[in-house]
Amino acid sequence: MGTDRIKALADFLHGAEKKRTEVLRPSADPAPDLTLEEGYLIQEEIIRQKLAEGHKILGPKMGLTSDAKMKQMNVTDPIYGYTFDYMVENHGSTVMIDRFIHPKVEPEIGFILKQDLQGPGITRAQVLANTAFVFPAIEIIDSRYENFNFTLPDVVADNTSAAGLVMGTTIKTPENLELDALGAVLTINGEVKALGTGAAVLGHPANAVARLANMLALKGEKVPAGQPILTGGMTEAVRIERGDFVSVKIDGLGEVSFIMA
Ligand code: OOG
Ligand code: MG
Repeated sequence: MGTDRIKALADFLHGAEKKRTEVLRPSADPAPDLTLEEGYLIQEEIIRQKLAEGHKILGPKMGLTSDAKMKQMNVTDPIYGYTFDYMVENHGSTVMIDRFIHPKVEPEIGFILKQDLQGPGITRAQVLANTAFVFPAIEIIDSRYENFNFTLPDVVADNTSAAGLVMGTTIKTPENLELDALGAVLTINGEVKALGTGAAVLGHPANAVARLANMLALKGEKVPAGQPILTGGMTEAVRIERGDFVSVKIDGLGEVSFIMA
């Protein structure tokens, strides 16, 4: 696929995000042979466009790191994308649903690194030794594709459905936490919708950060210090509607919540 087609698909997907309209995945039409590599090239072009519009990258995110997510979306490999400044919502805030097409929420554990992490060969222990803080988060995902129906290259091209992010206000250093043993509960209007553990995320959420460093190393890039990193949904994602009160509680990390209005 030439750069013209990469650019055209990036324009198409970025346009769908801005217009809040769902579109057919490129692998259905017009790019049935779309490869993972091309998916990342389209994602990179969308990121360039957002930066050119004045938006700032908040941090990298890993996606499809748990069995629950892989099964739900019918894909098999972790992927990465980027969250942006305009996606951030505060804990306890009211989020307008008009910003989204068909939002879903998922509980995640976030990391902030002390120093840049350069792969390849990064291990969980190296990540933990280099972690400044961990925090609880709710990611609001909003695939631009009809019914969240996509292949791995499609979802990579769509910047891994990134759309919103609510970060908890309790930050902890990882030393005294067994991040794999922590349980997470996602409730909507007080009703439990999904349960997960830290171990659901590639065995341990720090493995997701290591994986990110090792994937970025293939492009000669590193995971930057100081940026919030999302490690991927600990449970399947759950659809939300206007008026929902969404809460995630993670053992040892506290609660993060918002109202969708
Ligand atoms: C892709 C987004 C994946 C996660 O945490 O697994 C993701 C999707 O499910 O639409 O953010
Ligand atoms: Mg996610």
